Amino acid sequence: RLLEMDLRAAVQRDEFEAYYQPIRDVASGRVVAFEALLRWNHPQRGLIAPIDFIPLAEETGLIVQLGEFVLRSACIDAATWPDDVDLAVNLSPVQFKNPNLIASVIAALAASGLDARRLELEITESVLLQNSEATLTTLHELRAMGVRISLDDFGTGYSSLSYLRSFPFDKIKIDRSFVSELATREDSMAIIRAVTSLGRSLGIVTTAEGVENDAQLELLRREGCTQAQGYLFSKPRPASDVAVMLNRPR
Ligand code: G
Ligand code: G
Ligand code: MN
Ligand code: NA
Repeated sequence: RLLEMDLRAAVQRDEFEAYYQPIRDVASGRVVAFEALLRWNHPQRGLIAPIDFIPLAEETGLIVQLGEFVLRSACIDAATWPDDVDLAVNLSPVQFKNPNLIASVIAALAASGLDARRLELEITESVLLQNSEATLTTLHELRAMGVRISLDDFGTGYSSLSYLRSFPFDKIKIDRSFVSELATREDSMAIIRAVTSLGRSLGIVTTAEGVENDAQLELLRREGCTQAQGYLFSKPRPASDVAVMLNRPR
């Protein structure tokens, strides 16, 4: 079992690393962004996935330090990529409660020289659920800097539609549970169709997550979904593999 003590020591010892998963434009096939996904290189247990330590990091508040680390290192990595390739970083609701969030985004951009317009921050509905006045102010401040805001895991929480009205999101990321059942369940197909159409009407980019095969990609193309991400293109890989992922035809 992982303990707060282990996590705290790991932060001190620098055992964390950002991995990257490509996001492709569906129409052109071009890689338009990478999503940074945190990994823990544990000296005994090997690579640990976020699901096994993010909840503890959130409970203990260590997610603030981890989040700053991801932002800082991912911006430094992204500054070396071609100018037309963006960076997406996940933000925990706990980071939103921290008054230093804006300052840490500014610091990460300044230290890396990354243009704010190349940074997308992914938040889930739970961010909007809590402390909404202060949260909206923060989101608008980030937007004013040029940073884009994505609504992650769309469709899995509640009252998603009211959140779309509370803040003008730049992107909706359709949860992979809808994509995985695309070919086998008509209701999933209908939901994807509705969300991509909603995105078009509102001028919001739609990204389908968890795309694993050509049949799914073809259906997404037919529905006019803007972007796709998933194992079909690549699993998340270390920064040193970004060039390879960029040069693959798909
Ligand atoms: O590959 P995957 O197992 O990498 O990621 C699982 C989940 O963990 C993602 O859906 C994402 O929400 C979360 N996650 C991954 N990296 C980060 C991160 O840097 N910060 C936060 N807050 N969550 C992350
Ligand atoms: O931020 P978010 O919750 O969306 O993180 C994406 C998660 O989804 C990561 O854990 C990542 O490893 C995982 N993932 C990415 N692509 C695929 C895929 O094609 N299939 C499945 N099952 N999981 C994926
Ligand atoms: Mn995400
Ligand atoms: Na997601």
